Amino acid sequence: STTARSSAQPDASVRTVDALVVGAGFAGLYALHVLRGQGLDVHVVDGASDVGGTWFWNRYPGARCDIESIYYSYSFDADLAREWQWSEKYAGQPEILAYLQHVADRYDLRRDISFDTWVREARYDEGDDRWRVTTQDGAVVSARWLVLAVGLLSSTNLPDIPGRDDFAGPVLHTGRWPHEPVDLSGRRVGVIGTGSSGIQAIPRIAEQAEHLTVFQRTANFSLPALNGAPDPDGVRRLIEDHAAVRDQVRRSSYGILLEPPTRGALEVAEEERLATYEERWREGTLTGILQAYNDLVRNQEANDTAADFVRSKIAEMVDDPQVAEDLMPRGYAYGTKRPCLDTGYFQTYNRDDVELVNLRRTPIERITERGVRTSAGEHELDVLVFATGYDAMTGPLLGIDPIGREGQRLGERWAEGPSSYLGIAVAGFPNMFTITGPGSPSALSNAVVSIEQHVEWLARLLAHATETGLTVIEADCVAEKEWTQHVQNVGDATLYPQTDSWYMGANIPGKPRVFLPYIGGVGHYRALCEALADDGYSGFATA
Ligand code: N01
Repeated sequence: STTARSSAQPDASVRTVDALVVGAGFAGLYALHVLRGQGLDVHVVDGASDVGGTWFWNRYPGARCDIESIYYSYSFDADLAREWQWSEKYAGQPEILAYLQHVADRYDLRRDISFDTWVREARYDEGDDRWRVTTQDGAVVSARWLVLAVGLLSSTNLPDIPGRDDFAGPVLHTGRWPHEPVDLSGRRVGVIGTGSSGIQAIPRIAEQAEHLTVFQRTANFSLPALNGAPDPDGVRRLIEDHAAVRDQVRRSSYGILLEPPTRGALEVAEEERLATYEERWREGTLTGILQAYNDLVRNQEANDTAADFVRSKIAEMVDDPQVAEDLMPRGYAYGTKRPCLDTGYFQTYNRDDVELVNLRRTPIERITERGVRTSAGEHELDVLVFATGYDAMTGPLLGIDPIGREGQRLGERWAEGPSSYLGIAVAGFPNMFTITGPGSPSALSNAVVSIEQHVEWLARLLAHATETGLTVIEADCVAEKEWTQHVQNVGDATLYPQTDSWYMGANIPGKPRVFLPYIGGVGHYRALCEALADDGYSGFATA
């Protein structure tokens, strides 16, 4: 038993630390910096060969953030924010990766990170209240605290399409893009998937490839990014008034600067509404239209006004009426699948060398040695790209599948869907913390803002544990149940649960249908977490 093992002689080959952090992306790097800063012995492991997380893996052409870089970056150090200059409003992947590498060097983080190190097993030892983590190379780390900073969208989804392994040419997934540049010139390329990744990659691939075929199952809403230089006013304010701007961001609904809408879409005349949408369309932001009115994610009729507007824009941008029609999203509310920002996406379909295949009309039958066969015939390809997304939020955690009290696996515990306390702790899995886990604002926010909030809140909790000599911190079952219900209730007041999206786990066959993120708002959630901390961490059982 675990108890027997722990009462044996300490094993010299086992490395003992206070905290083991899994993941060296935005979350893991910051967790290391903060926890080490308060005197804990911290070690980080990551399966990648360098820091960066999402921004290490996503090297596909066109990969960039779609939240303004000046806000999609750390806020904890005003000097860092002043000194690092983003070259674009929405920085590309190489620049974001360079930023995270700079952060790793600037705060001397690398010396406590083991790269190329995947976790094989994480098991809670009830004998000594520590996590025993075995990595792929067989090394064992014993940690009081296990911090899972594994990301939301890091477990790739390669759909099980018949014949998938028969294709003779290179098969690429956007989330595992090769490090060496992929030369697509003179190649016939197929892309399956039109989510954020596909929508970013398709225009860039079209520029390089001899011919591009896009296989679209569900059309997506996308707004023009209008990328360019960072907003000079925003940059100036961040330099001159750093603390105040960051505070505003932290107290906001989504972790971005936004004037919250005060009126509903149906409260204003159509002419005014259209003028507002038109103005917002020219803003080049993810939330411009969705946050024009306060009822767009709650009221279908209101939502239709925004969806109709975006569809009318697609009709204007795409020359062929049938292609335009196929590209118009229908059957789900705008915003309830994550909206996209693009650079020339819809216009790409006006090229002679780009073909759209509407899989609703002609579904894929199988992948063959030579290409993709739909019900209408075979499309011959040299390269096949899967832009098919991720097993979101729970996938990365269940990839580790920690073993908690009484040998229970997280996968068993979450068989009906994830439950958690505040999206950061799970009953039965003491001393384990999920940074931006399911049940926290995470995916419905600027992830960097949510990461900093979770890490700082956890740091305060662990400082409290050090001061008071706690060795066990565990979510209380009742508190967890109430929180999980609250997350669903708040979600149910919106249109999100009606849509088949990764927010609902609907993109993965057999995954329980649960609204994964918490939509109560970043600022509200932060205040609630702070109040619980002030109150001596109610909802946690400690020993
Ligand atoms: O993945 P997705 P993604 N046959 O799940 C299709 C973030 N992100 O990698 O909608 C055919 O959104 C699927 O079709 P359907 C962002 O949060 C951000 O694009 O399921 N098609 C869909 O079209 C984003 O939301 C940025 O019918 C299949 C596509 O593949 C999240 O990551 C950039 C299929 C998957 O879309 C995930 O985005 C990139 C099948 N069997 C990503 N299976 C930024 O801009 C799936 N599809 C910051």
